[in-house]
Amino acid sequence: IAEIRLNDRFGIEPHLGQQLWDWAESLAMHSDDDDHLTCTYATPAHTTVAEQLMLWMDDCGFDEVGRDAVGNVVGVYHGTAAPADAQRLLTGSHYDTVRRAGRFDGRLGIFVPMLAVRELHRAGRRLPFGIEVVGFAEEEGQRFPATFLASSALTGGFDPAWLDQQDANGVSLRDAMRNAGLPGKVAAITGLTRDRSRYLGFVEVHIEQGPVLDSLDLPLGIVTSINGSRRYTGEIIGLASHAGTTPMGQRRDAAAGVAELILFAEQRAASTPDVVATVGMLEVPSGSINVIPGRCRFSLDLRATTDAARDALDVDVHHQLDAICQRRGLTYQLKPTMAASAAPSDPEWQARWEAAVTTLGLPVHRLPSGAGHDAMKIHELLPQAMLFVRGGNGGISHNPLESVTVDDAELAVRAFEALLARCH
Ligand code: HGY
Ligand code: MN
Ligand code: MN
Ligand code: MN
Repeated sequence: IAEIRLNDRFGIEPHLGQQLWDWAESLAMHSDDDDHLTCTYATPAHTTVAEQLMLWMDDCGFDEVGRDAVGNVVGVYHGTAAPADAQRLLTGSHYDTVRRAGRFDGRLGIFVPMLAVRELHRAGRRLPFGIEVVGFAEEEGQRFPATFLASSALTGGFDPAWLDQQDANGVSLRDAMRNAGLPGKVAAITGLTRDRSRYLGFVEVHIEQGPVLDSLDLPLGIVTSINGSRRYTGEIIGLASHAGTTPMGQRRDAAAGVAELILFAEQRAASTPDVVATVGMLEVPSGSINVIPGRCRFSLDLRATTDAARDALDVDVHHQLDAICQRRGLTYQLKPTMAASAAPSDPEWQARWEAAVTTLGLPVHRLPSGAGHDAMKIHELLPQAMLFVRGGNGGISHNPLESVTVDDAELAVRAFEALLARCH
């Protein structure tokens, strides 16, 4: 399928895919510095990203466009019924990114429904239900530890204590929000909780961020479940001492302790199916070349397709950490920063995606999501299911090499349009 260009196979020019590609490219050009991309509240440049999304939503013909108290960009396209009592399909994805990111993680899932609305608007069509597209803020948890921070506001799960979380420079979330022109007040945030009776469900389109679809030569895949995860920030404490004079058997080397933990986590996860473990951040604060590390900070990201497997991994990693510190005369602190349960797709919405993909003449391939998504947070409020889009370069993601073809982007929009036709 990858070889057959869309217009050979379907006789269609991928103009929607091209528009999506151009938007993604244009937003990426905004990224004059890493930080403003990763955090919704960082700099006016990032507000530009939110404002740019709002401008494009206006151009697409949304009836309501705005930025809410946690920085979500929300566009609503009304249906035929009076807005007051109409039901809505909720959809969208996040617009913040990790550092050194690609340009499709999150954003693709905002652009796809925006283009479907643009096509409806241009055709002067209204569906029996409204379409609410959300560009979620703060999904990645790069600047502040809380992840799914902004999608949590829709489910009523926003923890007011998060407002006091500080970034690496000691700026609180509350102040960062206010610097970005947001109220930074709990009342304004708790008011964002959605009434589940007003919604048909939630769907999210996202790049796969993995190698499966690329290896199968498939443009689209249906997500069966989103892995559950637990995240920690930790620090092992030993004793800083002279690198030249301290005998090897008398050291309390904090970095060596973390190194042992990393290799244990890697081996434990590699030997268990559908389980992954990652230490993505590692630092010897004020380290020196000739000083044995007295402290070593690290992060932990543990994931599995079921909560039971996730928690079994968690227990084993804790046990190993205790054993390492016992043996090496070290102590540790481990702070949980996030726990998300595995989120199985709603069967009805999964079936709608399967019917939509079949309509395009494509095979249905089902796969779990190793990555977390806003859908796993909205899962607490509404039935949800996701559609994955093939990533090029072996599906690499959280890396500037992240890529999607114009043709696959076009197919994603057309699958979304086919899904809309099955919602009523
Ligand atoms: O970490 C994740 O799985 C997602 O990119 N937030
Ligand atoms: Mn991501
Ligand atoms: Mn993402
Ligand atoms: Mn996500």
